[in-house]
Amino acid sequence: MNDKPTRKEFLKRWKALVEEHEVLLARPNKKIKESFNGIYHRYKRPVLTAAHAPLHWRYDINYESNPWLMQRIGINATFNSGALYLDGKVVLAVRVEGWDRKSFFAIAESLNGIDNFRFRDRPVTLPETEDPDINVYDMRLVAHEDGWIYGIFCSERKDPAAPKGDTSMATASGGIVRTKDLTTWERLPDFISHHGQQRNLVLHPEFVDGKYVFYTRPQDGFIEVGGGGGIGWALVEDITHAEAFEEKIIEEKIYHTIKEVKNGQGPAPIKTRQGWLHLAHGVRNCAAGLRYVLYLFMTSLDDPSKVIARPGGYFMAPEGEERIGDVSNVLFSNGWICNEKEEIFIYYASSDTRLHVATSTVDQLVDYCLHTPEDGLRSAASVATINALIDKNR
Ligand code: M1P
Repeated sequence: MNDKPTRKEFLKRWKALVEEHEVLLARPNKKIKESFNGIYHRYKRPVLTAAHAPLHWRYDINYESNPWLMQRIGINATFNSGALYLDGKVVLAVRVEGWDRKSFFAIAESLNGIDNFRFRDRPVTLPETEDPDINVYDMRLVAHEDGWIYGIFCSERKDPAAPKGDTSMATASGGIVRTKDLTTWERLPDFISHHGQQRNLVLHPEFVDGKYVFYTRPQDGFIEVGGGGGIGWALVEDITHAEAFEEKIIEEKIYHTIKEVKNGQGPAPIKTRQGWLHLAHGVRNCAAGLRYVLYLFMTSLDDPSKVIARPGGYFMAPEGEERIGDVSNVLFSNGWICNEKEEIFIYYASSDTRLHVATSTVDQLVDYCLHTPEDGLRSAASVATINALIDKNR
């Protein structure tokens, strides 16, 4: 039988844990220069992993009550994060998932946006509605021109229509909170859609015709979008009672493309001189299951519901270790920022497990959108596009 550790051993182990954790948090990140595709840079290390979660969220650091220094609470993953550039800092609203499968949000900050992300002392205390959320995830942070910072997220609850004994049927709806300081949050009523469940709900940062605009993703069921789907556009009069009477699909899912099964708006779009730059995810099915990739498109400044550029194919797909995790073969992003130098930092998660950064610039991403050929939707069209490039290069 193992003897109970002594107080001295307890303290020694705690000291080692603190030191190791600090080494992890302070570890510098570096661009991967070798595989640069001219569009964006990937980085050597994830910016956040489960191991980055503060030790005092996980350990009872009291020798009397925890002599073995056991982890009392476990963190399983840190991924899909909202992002904001605030007072010269990158602020992330991270989806943190515990060993108990519940997700919650926690704010992490970094000065350079590529390493040294540190979680604030406590996770976000998110107010509930009268119908409490069972699980919350994928917050989009939006600094709206009305002066509030909004957090738009998915609120998951057990489906009240589930037959007895069915413990997995769920519903997804759009949760809305707002804040001025990212510390105190006001919960607003959930988004009301007349077109089914909602995940990937995103707020546009500006008013359009004096109204709030939401990018929606109407879906028939919890996982399947069914007959609905696509990225929708909905005008809302009053955000304190957000109700969408109409959802116009502006960016459809299409047969035999990277967005054949479903798609969804990522973060709120970035305004550029040439149009609004959008980051989205597309999902297709294959024998290995669903494959999630990221893609870009642009909409018009005059009418942001009108798509003006649709570069074909994916912009980023899982590579190397990104392919493997709790839900493998997934890249997902709900956060990016643009700083005063027009550098863009894309926060993307791999396989629902860890969070990474990729960097680019407004000029590069606009060039990518405006000059990447559209998907011709047939093999012969793809060959014709390659031949056109070969001819141009001769
Ligand atoms: O597991 C992959 C992703 O699945 C969902 O996204 P979507 O609704 O587009 O299918 C979300 O649960 C997301 O968090 C997750 O990363």
